[in-house]
Amino acid sequence: MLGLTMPIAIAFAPLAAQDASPAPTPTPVLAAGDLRAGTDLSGPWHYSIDPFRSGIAGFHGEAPDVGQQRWRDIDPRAAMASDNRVLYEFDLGHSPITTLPSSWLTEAPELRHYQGLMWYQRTFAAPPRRQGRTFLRFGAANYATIVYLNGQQVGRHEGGFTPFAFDVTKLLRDGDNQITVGVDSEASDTTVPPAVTDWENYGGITRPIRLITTPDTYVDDAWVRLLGDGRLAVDVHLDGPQAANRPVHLRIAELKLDRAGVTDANGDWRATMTAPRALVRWSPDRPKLYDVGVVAGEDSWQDRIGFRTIAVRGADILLNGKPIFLRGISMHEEELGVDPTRAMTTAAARALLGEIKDGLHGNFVRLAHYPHSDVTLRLADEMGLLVWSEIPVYWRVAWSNPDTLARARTMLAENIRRDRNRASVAIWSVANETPVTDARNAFLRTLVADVRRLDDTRLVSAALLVERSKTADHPVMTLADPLADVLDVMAINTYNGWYTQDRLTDLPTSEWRVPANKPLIFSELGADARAGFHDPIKSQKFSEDFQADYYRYTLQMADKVPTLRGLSPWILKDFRSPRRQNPDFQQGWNRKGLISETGQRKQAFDVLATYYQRHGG
Ligand code: GCB
Repeated sequence: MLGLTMPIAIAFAPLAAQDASPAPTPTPVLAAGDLRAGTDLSGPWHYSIDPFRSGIAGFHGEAPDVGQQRWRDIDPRAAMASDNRVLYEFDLGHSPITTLPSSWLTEAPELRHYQGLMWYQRTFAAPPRRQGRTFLRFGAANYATIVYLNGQQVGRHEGGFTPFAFDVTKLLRDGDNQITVGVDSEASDTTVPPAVTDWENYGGITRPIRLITTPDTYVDDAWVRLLGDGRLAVDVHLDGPQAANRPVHLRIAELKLDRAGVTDANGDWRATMTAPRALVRWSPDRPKLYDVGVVAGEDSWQDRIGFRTIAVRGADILLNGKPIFLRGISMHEEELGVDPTRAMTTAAARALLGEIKDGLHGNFVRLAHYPHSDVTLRLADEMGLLVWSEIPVYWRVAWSNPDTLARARTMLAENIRRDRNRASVAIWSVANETPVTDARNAFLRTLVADVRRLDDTRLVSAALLVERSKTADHPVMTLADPLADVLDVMAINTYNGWYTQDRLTDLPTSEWRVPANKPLIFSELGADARAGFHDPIKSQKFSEDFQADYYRYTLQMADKVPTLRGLSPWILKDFRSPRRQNPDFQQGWNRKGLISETGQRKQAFDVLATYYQRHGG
């Protein structure tokens, strides 16, 4: 793991209580960095594997030999030709070429199952007439990344799904520049997520890499939102030599709003104001977005923002003060096609979200199990889909390891700071299917507290496990998880009838014992079906008929849960998962999609679409 993660050789004492230290702040944040003008470094890059991580350390653990230092600003071929004492055991400039962003898994057959360190390199011309500061921003790289520019280390980052940026102003040179990036995809017991999951670990640089130029003092973070009491609030953070005591303006031209302020000694400005009467609230029915600007000296920060409130009252979820039922579905970040590579273009995201919005009559999507591309979030804003956003605290996490907690907190903070201007995001989720222990409770309570400190305008949830009573003559599921106390929305994944022996016809008799004072979402329910496999008589598992029946009976069961306020069944599209190896039906794919990997709708798609139409869609 690039030497970025620590092996758990020693046993840590369980964290007894929640960690009350402040949530980490990524530096720089470069909020809405995807919209800033810049130079796109996507496109052709050389790549070369390094399974023994020789570019990171020598075989006794010492600094790597010169002959292994992939980032060196040299031409190995020319250097060796001119001096027979020189030895390089790499030559990235003459290595094969791939197109980024993309996972390496699909680049060559021998890389299909490669998990480890990959080096990438390219050269680029420095942006002309550079002034101010230049940042190198990665949309995401999975999982641990080390970056060099012109032979100098720029920085490191851990976490496969959130953006990160480095100030490279001083390292850039006029003319040609060489960038070298090492990305290590290997997961361990202490990474987030850990090694065992149910999805493909797409190693590589999976989102755009851009050079972004700003003035010396610039708007690093800005958060503009509607408060529960109907006022607008703005938080701005400037970074740079003139960040303190600096005049700033918040502008929403369409609403004729221009509010002036001055930053404090830390470069922060916070204000609240009456919302203009003309403000149209964002909703799935009318996903109105505004061009919002923050101007500070020479810098002009821009975003497209919708304004709405989201709250709970008893068991109801209120959007703009009105109860709403979340008609949703879950999805992974994986584009349609026979060989997806997790390169989420706007067209690829639109094809998936369009199936939810128009095909299923949905108003909600669970972006599982990690932060998805900013492309998807922006499209959810534009198309009118509420979003459940989560971090990959999934299954078997090293709850007692402080480094693992630090990783999860950083990811959560990076995710929230990236997306808290997205009207679509309604729920931040901190975990998926994690068994209750003291150490786990302390870990997750820390994350819940972080969410509340970073964004008090949205709901907090987690997909929880339930206990099943063995004695009753009908299925009885009890939610006894103490974490429910600190969540706004409780969420449960249910697979009765698929992973259990229950007859589908018995599902509607199920009893759900859940706290009555909070909304409940079935954050998953599902059954595999191979598209095109029909078995109308016996309705065996993996047939479209079984999956459709499973949905019919599970939805009947859902109708009987009085506090149920939403569904995000598992899952929109069949997705790659190495744990799914039934040769007749799965072939390395989790087949719980309502559409196949190429977009073919299965019978159950219509069952859910019809159900959602009846529920107002
Ligand atoms: C779950 C997990 C999800 C799996 C799914 C399944 O409960 O949250 O990641 O893919 O079940 O298909 O078993």
